[in-house]
Formats: sequence, C-alpha cells, structure tokens
Amino acid sequence: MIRFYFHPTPNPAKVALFLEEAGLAYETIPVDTSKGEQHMPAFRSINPNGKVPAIVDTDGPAGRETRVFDSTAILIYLAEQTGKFLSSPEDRPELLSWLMFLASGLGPFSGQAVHFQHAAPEGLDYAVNRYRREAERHYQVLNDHLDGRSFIVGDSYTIADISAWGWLDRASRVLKGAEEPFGAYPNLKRLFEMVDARPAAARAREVGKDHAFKRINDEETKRALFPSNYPPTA
Ligand SMILES: N[C@@H](CCC(=O)N[C@@H](CS)C(=O)NCC(=O)O)C(=O)O
Repeated sequence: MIRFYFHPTPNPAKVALFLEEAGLAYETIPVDTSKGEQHMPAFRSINPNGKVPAIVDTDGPAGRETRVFDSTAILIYLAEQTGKFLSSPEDRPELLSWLMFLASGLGPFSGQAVHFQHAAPEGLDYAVNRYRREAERHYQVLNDHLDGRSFIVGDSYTIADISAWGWLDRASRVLKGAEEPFGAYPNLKRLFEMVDARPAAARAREVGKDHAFKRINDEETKRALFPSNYPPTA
C-alpha cells in the first residue's frame, strides 16, 4: 500500500497520474500547503524538503516501509517497482535525460514564471522577463524534440510523458496573457492532449477532490508558501 502525500498542484499531479495509470492501491493524504502543513515535523520526516509530493511505500525494498520524495524520484521508483512506463533498456539514457530536463528545467522555470507573473509584487521586470523567456525556451526545446515523435522517449508512453503533463497543464498560467498558450508549440499541444485524453488523466484530476483545500491567499498562506519573504525564525 502506498500513502500519497498530495496537494492539487503540478508536481503531485504527475504522481497521481502514474498511480492511476498503474492501478496501484494508494491512500491519498492531503497536505494543505496553503496552511503550512508541509512544514510540520511529521511531514518533514517524510520529505525533509517540505514539499509535495511524497510517498510512503509500506511494502518497499526488502519488505520495509520506505519513503520517496520529489516527483521525479517517485516516478522512477514506482516505474522500476512495477516495471511500467519505463522505456526499453536501450532508451534508458534518453529517458533519464528527458526526466531531468523536465525536473530541473521545464518544471522549475514554469514555476518561477508563474510566481513572478502572478504572485510577486509588480515592477520586477527583469525577473518576469528571465523566467518567462526561460520557460518559453524550455517549451521550444521539447517542442522541437517532439517533431515527428508521438512520445518523448522511444515509441511508447513513459514516465517522461507523465512528468511533462503535470506542468504543461498550467501552460496558460506559465504563458500569462497568451491567447493560445500552445499556439507556438504544436507538438507540445499534441503531446499534452494525448496524455490528457487518457482515462487515467481524468481519474488523476479527481484525486483530492473530496478534501476542502484552503483557497484563500491570506497572510498564513503567504508565510507558508514564501517564507523567504519574512525574517528567519529563531
Ligand atoms: N522538485 C520537487 C518540487 C516540489 C514542489 O515544488 N512542490 C510544490 C507543489 S507543486 C509545493 O510543495 N509547494 C509548497 C511549498 O513550496 O511550500 C518535485 O518535483 O516534487
């Protein structure tokens, strides 16, 4: 059994999609990051980085309970455990490369583009330009790679496609103001629509819907999500 620590945001969404695709038994445990639950000691013992997603596999290696944190680590772990959505062994170098491109490039630059265009104070033009342009550049790299390909790696659906879906789902926020966010990236549009049309994607979108996550962006939420804006606590 897997305990899945979840908030309805892009990185947990990738893991929700994998769990649904693989048909694994799991229990969703809400972590309301807007209330600061990611900073609680009990959750920090599962993810010392204080972010979602994380999982606990009660039947991990050697039958021991084990934690895994960070969406990409979780995708690789679950794919290896189940043997599902891994590429062929010959394509493994490509799979690892694109997973890391998504984990360290497309994802974080999308996140910072959202932050500086939607959450940061007005007037930070340098930061807005840098993150928006870097997000666009990563979109372009993946769009070019997908020319003539149905999937990111090889000729089958893998955890790279699952990973890409999480942040591509937020394209309209990443590319704020764009009339058609995928307009300049037809191959990304095709990939996103292919993944999004899978029945597991519809089920993944339902994960956590039975929980009332906090929606108000008040002082508690700002302190929880952006602690670097406040003096360090002793
Ligand atoms: N590299 C991590 C990033 C995780 C991450 O940034 N999660 C966000 C939600 S998408 C979060 O927990 N935000 C709350 C916070 O930063 O306090 C991963 O891929 O899992």
